[in-house]
Amino acid sequence: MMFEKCVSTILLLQFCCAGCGFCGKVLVWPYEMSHWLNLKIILEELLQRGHELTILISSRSYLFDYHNPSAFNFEVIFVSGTREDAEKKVNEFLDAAVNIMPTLSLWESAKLFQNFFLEATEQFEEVCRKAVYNESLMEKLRETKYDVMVIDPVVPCGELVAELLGVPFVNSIRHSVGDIIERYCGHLPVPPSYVPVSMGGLTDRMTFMERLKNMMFTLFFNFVLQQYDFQFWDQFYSEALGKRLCFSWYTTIQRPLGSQRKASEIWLIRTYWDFEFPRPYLPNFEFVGGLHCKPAKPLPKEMEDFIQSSGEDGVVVFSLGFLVKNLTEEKANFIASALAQLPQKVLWRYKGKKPATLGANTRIFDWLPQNDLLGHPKTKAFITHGGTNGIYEAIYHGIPMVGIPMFADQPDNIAHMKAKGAAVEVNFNTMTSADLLSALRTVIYQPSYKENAMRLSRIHHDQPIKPLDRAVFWIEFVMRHKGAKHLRPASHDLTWFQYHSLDVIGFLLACVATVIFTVTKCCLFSCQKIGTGKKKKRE
Ligand SMILES: *[C@@H]1O[C@H](CO)[C@@H](O)[C@H](O)[C@H]1NC(C)=O
Ligand SMILES: CC(=O)N[C@H]1CO[C@H](CO)[C@@H](O)[C@@H]1O
Repeated sequence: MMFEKCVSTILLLQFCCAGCGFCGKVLVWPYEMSHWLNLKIILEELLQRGHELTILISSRSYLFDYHNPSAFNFEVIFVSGTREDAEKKVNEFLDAAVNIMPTLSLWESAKLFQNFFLEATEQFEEVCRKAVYNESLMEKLRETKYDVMVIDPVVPCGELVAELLGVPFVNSIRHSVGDIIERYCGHLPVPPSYVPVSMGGLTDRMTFMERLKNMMFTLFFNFVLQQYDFQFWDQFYSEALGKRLCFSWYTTIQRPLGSQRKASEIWLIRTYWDFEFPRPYLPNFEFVGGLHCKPAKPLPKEMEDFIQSSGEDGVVVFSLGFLVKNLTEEKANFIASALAQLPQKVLWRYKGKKPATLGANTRIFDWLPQNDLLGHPKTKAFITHGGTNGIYEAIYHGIPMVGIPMFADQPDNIAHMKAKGAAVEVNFNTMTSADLLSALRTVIYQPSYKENAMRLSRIHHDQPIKPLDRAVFWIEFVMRHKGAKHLRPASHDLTWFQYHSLDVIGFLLACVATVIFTVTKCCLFSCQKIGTGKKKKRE
């Protein structure tokens, strides 16, 4: 039996390799948390199609259990510090995200977010140094002759490794702070008049004041509030490569005329037009949001019975994702008391102490099969912190949302869903029981919310090619063709002043100035001539 299984698996693999024409080698530079959950889906699909995958991770990484056997190969970069340290750091961050950031203004909260990244520079640097300066590791990777690298650019260094190995790469990203990486390394156009800059919490229809705000945010993200220490990384990249590589505005300014720059071949963006506002983009940007979504599977019996007991009223699903642990007791209590007043049954993913005000209609779980619950016909609403993965599951199944955003892309995500009429936002910091209750009643009992969520769901499902297939297609395309050079805009070979046509505008202004000057001079001269001519005649 076992033997037969093995043989059929091998046959299947061969069939697939024949089917896709080609079995490639893929090197992955991932990031943790929700990023990994999304990337993993693509990698598992690649694995199924017979490609060989190697994942580069640091020994401090706490999400990957590289000791256990897995279909992925792990190449571990050994660094100081333990997984527990890393986990502690992330918990501190999550604590700040839940208990501090919501009390701050958008600006201050972004600043705090930035500080965490800047503080992490040292750790990112150690991982990078131990990877690129370990000759035996680099030689091993070089000898394997990878066909493509898949990179999550939220942590620097992936593109440096790709450049050193001479391997084309594909970026997978939701967005960077202020779209810096997409704008400067991908040349994604972001016109501030109608494209809200990431982490500004704005929509595509802006009043004058909002457009002003959008412009200010863009400038701040360019020059003040940056996710990385760009100068540091530019220096690091230059030392490792002997030349500059795209990393930032800073590199953009410093780049000598005519020098080539390596850039991502394809950008896989974790959103789609059900979620995004219509905006300009480039042909090497693929919007593959929701690629992790699947039809719902049957639920565990106990959970199903609980849901069925809700009768006509249905159920509400409540999860703050990775932030489940860190609510204060007071907050948990008034959330519970709001939930207790609903006629619906509530499934709440929560790990803290059981709140005293917990109603009979609410059950607490350590973990929820979120996608299966959102796909259940009795589910009426989803209370979410607004992570992209969760939002996409709700879009996929057409469930209206109550958003309690905290940090990173969450306020933006909820702003998008609000603008599309599929969500109500509740401010985590100032909310009362009554606010949460009224938001829930609105999305459950005002039919427009359900209708809009269903409309987004129909847009999501009505695509010529499924997002996961598109993501895999483009990665395989880059493998087959050693890149996607035909999609690369020539803007990558321009300097910033050529890109903005400042040289041409300057030239035209100079021409106009010369003409105006000449005409004025001529006029003055001829006026004088006529004047003196008349004078002469009179005499
Ligand atoms: C360099 O990489 C090799 C192979 O991955 C590993 O065995 C070795 O420990 C690394 N050396 C250092 C100094 O990290
Ligand atoms: C309620 C709770 O779990 N609080 C924790 C939040 O995070 C900080 C930092 O990791 C912990 O010290 C708290 O115990």
